[in-house]
Amino acid sequence: MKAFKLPDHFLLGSATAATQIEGGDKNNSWYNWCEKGHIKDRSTCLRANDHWNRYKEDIALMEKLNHKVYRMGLEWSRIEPQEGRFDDEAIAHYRDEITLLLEKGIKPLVTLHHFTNPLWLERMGGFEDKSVVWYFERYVKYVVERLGDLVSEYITINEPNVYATLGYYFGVWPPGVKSIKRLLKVYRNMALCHITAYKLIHKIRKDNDFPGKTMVGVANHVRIFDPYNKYNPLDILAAKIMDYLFQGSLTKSMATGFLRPPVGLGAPKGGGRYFDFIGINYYTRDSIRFKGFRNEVMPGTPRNDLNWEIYPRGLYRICKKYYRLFTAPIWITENGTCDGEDRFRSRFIYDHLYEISKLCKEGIPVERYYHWTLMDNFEWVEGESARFGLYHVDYDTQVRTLRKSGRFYGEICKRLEVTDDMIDMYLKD
Ligand code: IFM
Repeated sequence: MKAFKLPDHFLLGSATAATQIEGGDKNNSWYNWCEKGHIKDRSTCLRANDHWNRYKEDIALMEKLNHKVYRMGLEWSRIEPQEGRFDDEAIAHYRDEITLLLEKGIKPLVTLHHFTNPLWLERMGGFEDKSVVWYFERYVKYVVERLGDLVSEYITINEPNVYATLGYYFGVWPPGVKSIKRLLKVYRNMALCHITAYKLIHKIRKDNDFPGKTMVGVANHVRIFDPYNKYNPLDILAAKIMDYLFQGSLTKSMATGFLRPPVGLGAPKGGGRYFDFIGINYYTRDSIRFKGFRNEVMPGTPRNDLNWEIYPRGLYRICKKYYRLFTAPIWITENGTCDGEDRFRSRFIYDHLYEISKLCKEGIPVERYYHWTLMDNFEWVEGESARFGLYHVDYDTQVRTLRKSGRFYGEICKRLEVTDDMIDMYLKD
């Protein structure tokens, strides 16, 4: 392990999502999913981290780790609890939270949609029905008119491919559908929602002369798909097809407005450049076999608690590839690992940031890193048992305790480097 530095202008912080931390909301699609007994450890997002009431305490946790940036989500079902009825108190709450972040010198990046829908929208068909484009536009308008003076940076949709495939192809997330036809409708509508929101956010911020540079993008969940056997042409082909279907076609459709099959055809909302940064959520690599079109984990590779391969070089490869495709600043909008015992998180952070330092040296403009995640939280169907946090959370008492890896990360946020002393202190047994 070698010491390394990140560029002076590099910004580090962490990322969270509203439903995973706030607690207390019974009006969203995931609450229902929990109630139906789909969560492995029977926990529910109704509890989560009680962040809705404890946001001041949690912002202090970020401050302690020297965060310069923070990616946070808004809960649509709180802001628009019934169709067309907006809750001014909910948006005022988010304004208070954002104001406090700014006072502490932490710049917010706001996610408008992160996997959950208000129940009224879900009942109307959610992202499967094309009316969602109109509903999403109205919600985004309400939010940006009220927060746009404080917030200049937005993620329209988090990981649209994950939302769509788990909910509409594998059927393990709400609404529990297994249909390619319905999956493709969701892909298309998500692309149209993003493009509509992209234009609208720019327009509202410009018309109102709101301060700061408007930056809008998608948090793309990008995986490495490698052939299981790199000498087998069929495995190579299968890996390429998987890559295109899971991420390639959708990402390009959303970024350019030109829908690629199977997402769609043509440019129903007009062609353009619908991103100001390339948002990348990176976690792992899949090894693909043509036989059965299966994704597997390469034998003998390091894994996290969820059996995801730990493959830091993948981040380097993805950034190179996406920069070549889109040529824009890169923000790592999520990267982190599930490690309940905190055995390998520090090394994970080191290895991934090391890859970023190499990219920066090569002139690839990776500008930000948002660690997933600040504190253990409700990890969707894995529930409370999967722990990704820089802080450990005791859910019964809601006590947050800094992990050693969190301390390490906090030092990196402050110093923008990993020194030999830090390697000795945090990375050696
Ligand atoms: O917890 C999720 C997050 O909501 C989206 N990206 C992946 C994370 C870890 O699974």
